[in-house]
Formats: sequence, C-alpha cells, structure tokens
Amino acid sequence: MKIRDIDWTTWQPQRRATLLFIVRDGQVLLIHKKRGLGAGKVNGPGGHVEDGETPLACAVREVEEELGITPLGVEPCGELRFQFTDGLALLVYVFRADDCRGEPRESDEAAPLWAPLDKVPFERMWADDHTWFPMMLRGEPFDGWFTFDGDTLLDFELKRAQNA
Ligand code: 6OG
Repeated sequence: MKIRDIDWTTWQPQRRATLLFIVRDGQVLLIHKKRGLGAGKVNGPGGHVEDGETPLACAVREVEEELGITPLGVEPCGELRFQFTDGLALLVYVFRADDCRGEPRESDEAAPLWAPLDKVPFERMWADDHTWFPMMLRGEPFDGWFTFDGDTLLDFELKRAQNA
C-alpha cells in the first residue's frame, strides 16, 4: 500500500493518540512500552485521546499517568497519519517539552529511559520514528503520512508543516 493509493482528503482516523518527548540536557526521555499498541517497543510516552479532551491535555495526562511527572514548556511539533493494511487509521499528535517536574518512575504501562540525542535506539522503535525525529529535535513542525503492514513500514511522505 503506497501513500498515493489513499485519498488523504477524505481519510478519517478511527483513533487519535499523542506522543510527547521531553528533551533536556542533551537527552530525550523515552519509555519501554509495556502494554497497548507497540508493547515491547521503545517510544515516547503517550496514548489515546479521550472524548472531549484536547490533544495537548491528553499528552500531558499520559506523561503524568505513565511516568508520574509533569512535562513543562510543552509545544506541538507534528502530526502523523498512519494507515495500516488491516484497516486501522490512526492520527498521532507529537509534542515536545523542554523540562519536567518530578523524577520519572516506572508504572504498569511504561519504564522510563533517558537516551542521549546521538544514541536514540531507533532499532527498538517504530520504523517511522527515525524519519521525523530529527525535525522534532530541531523544532521544525512536520506533517507525516505512513502506511504500515503490522510492524513493517511500507511507504511514507514527510513534509515541513505549512502555517505552524
Ligand atoms: P495506546 O495503545 O498506548 O496508544 N503509536 C505510534 N508511535 C510511533 N512512533 N509510531 C507508530 O507507528 C505508532 N503507532 C502508535 C501512539 C498507542 C500509542 O502508540 C503510539 C500512542 O502513544 C505506527 O493507548
């Protein structure tokens, strides 16, 4: 399934989710994800947007629930659209923060891991991450479109976001 096979003008996500990356002192805060979509992988903290919740409120709530800390200086930095061959259509809002209150601790959902910015473990992360991570770290707003078959990235397009 190629990006051009999909009519993105009418595409609707079934689910919306968030990811938030705290970048501080040359390191980024990641998690070993223990359950949910992508369990076993390294990712940023995040989860599904609830009804009536803004993406920003969801991103902050998920970091609080998963790691017991409050992210500070949170900024939106990108939107990722995922179409899976099994039919799942997922929109992920990506946020970046430059500090946090509290010390990250392990929960049922996640174990924290600070990674040096030049040693981000992309081989243990979703296959799309290495495409947009540099833009996230540079603070360049991005829009991404991805097709996946299970864990396998089939095709993608990534652009600098317009009006952001
Ligand atoms: P829960 O099942 O935990 O929410 N997620 C992805 N993250 C990346 N980097 N790449 C993907 O490529 C992803 N698909 C899903 C978004 C799911 C969490 O997993 C993230 C959410 O934080 C396909 O409620």
